Amino acid sequence: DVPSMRELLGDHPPQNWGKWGDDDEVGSLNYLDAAQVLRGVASVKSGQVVTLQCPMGHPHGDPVFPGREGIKREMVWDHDVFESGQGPSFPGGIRATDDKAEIFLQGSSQYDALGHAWYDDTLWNGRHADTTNGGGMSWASILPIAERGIVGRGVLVDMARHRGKDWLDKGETFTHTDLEDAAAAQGVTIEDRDILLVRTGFLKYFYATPADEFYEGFIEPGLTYSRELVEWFQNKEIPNLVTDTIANEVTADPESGVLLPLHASLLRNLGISLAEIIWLDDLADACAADGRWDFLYTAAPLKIHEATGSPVNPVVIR
Ligand code: UVW
Repeated sequence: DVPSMRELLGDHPPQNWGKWGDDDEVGSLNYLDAAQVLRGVASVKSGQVVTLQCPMGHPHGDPVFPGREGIKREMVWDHDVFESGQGPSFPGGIRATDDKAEIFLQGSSQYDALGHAWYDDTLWNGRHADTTNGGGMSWASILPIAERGIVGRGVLVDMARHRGKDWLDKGETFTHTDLEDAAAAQGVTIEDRDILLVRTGFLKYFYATPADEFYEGFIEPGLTYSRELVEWFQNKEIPNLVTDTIANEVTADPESGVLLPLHASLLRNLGISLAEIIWLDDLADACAADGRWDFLYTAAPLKIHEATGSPVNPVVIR
C-alpha cells in the first residue's frame, strides 16, 4: 500500500511558510537579492551566452508529462492567405505572417508556480487549495514569479557525465550527497543560495528514442526523497532547482511508491521554484570544454495572469 504524502513526509516536515510574510507568493526566490545577482555576474568570465529552452513543436514531438500534449501551432496568415484575398489589406501593401497556438503551460521548458502542486488541501504558505478554483489561480500563480524574474549564480552538476553515461537510466536515483560528490569531481562547490542545475541526459534520451519506448513504464531518473535531502535544500537556501527531466525528481519514490514527494517537499513546503524540461546539454558541453561549471543564470517566465506555470527560455552567461 502506498502511504499518503503526509505519512511519508511526517506531520512536521521542513517548511518555510511565513518566512517572508503571509502574503508571499515567490518563496525561496526571495534569497536572490542584489548581492546574489552580483555574485552571479562575478562568475561571468568569457561572455559566452547559452540558451536552455527545448524548441516547442519539435518534429520528434515535445517531452511532456503523460496526459499533456506539446504545442499545437497553427498559421493564420501566410502568403497564400493574402494571395487568395482572405488576408487583411493594409495600406501600402505590407503583409505579415501570423500564428496562434494551443499550449499546455507545463508542456515544454517551464517554471512551475508555487501553487502548482499540493497535498492535504493546502498549498504554498498555508493557503487553501480552493484558491485554484474558478478558472485561475488566485494565489501563488506564476505571475509574481514572472514579475520579479530569476537571476543569480547558477551551478551545473552533470550527473550523467559523472556516472560516465549519455543519460541516466529510467528510475535511476541520486541524492544531495551524490550532487556534492559530482560537483567536487567537476571542481566546483554548490554554494548557499546557488541556483542548482542538474543534468541527467534524459532529454537527450527523449530525442534519441521513439516516444512509445520513452514513455513505456514512465519513470524518470532524478533526486530521491529523504528528509535529509529536503533539509539540505532548506539549509543551503537553494532558491531554484532546474533539471533536464519532465518532473525534476525520480517520478515515484522507490521505497514508498509515493508520486512526486519532492514537489510536495520543495515546492509546496519550502517554496523552491522548479524549472523543468530544461535543455542542459549545450551548457554542459560548454562547461566541460573549459572546466567552469558556474555562471550567471537568468530566466523570465511569461507574465500570465492566474496561470499555474509558464514556458521559459533561460539564458546563461558564462
Ligand atoms: C506534474 O504536475 C504532474 O508535474 P510537473 O510539475 O512536472 O509539471
